[in-house]
Amino acid sequence: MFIIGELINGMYPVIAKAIIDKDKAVIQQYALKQVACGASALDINCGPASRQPLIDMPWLIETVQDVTNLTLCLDSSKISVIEAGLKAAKNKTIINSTTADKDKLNIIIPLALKYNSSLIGLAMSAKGIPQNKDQRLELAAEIITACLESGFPVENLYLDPILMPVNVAQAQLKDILESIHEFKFISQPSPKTVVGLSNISQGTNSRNLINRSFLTMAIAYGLDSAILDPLDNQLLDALITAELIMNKNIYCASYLDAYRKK
Ligand code: THG
Repeated sequence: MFIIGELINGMYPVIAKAIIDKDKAVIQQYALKQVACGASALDINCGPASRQPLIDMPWLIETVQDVTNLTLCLDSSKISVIEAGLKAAKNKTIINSTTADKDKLNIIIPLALKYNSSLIGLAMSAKGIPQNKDQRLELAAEIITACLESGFPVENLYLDPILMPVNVAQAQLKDILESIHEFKFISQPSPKTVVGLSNISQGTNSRNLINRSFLTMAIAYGLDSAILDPLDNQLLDALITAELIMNKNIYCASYLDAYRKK
């Protein structure tokens, strides 16, 4: 599993405050904690409250790059903010994200090619969030077609079925799991798949239990990558065990320790 640490996000009050105060130490501490817990990449999101994302995004990138050479996942719905992040990035990057809208794909795919970046494609469009599996597959196919037409390597595309909170869209979760599986068959080579795991438990009690139950199931459906909280030890243990059961890790008595990145 390619783990993208979710914690450098202005949605968290401590991060929002550090962005306003330009407090590098707090951001770097969150970067290093996530690296130590096994993150393969770090999501970087200025948050909804940022009033100057064109300044905050490059500042976050530079701040994080000073302490780690991990891949950075530039998380913004604004193309200008993504581009400001790409300009500042020395580390490998993932653009997070594009929708399936033609006008957005026409700008973001060339940007990804120019900066040699991977790309997350959301199975949604200006028309809104899909309501069933067929709509998700149709939107995913539109993104893949745009990549193929532009010469963007589909192996560097992560498709996101849009994970919804269980208290909002419970009836969709089975379709979302099946989409994760079926995205793989849209093209050869296959795209990769990703979800924003914590979405599923927003506004619920038992957040961690819901997160790790869904992650375990999504791994059984072939999920490649997740934006998640790497500091959640029980989540990481469930992840490692699910991958063991899927025969991706070799069993030994100390497999949990063995598969924890040190
Ligand atoms: N897909 C893609 N990118 C994404 C998402 C996605 N990026 C953002 C988000 N979804 C994934 N990251 C988070 C980060 C935090 C939370 C949820 C998803 C979260 N935060 C607490 C909350 O809202 O309750 C913040 C409050 C707190 O704990 O302090 O849940 O789906 N491609």
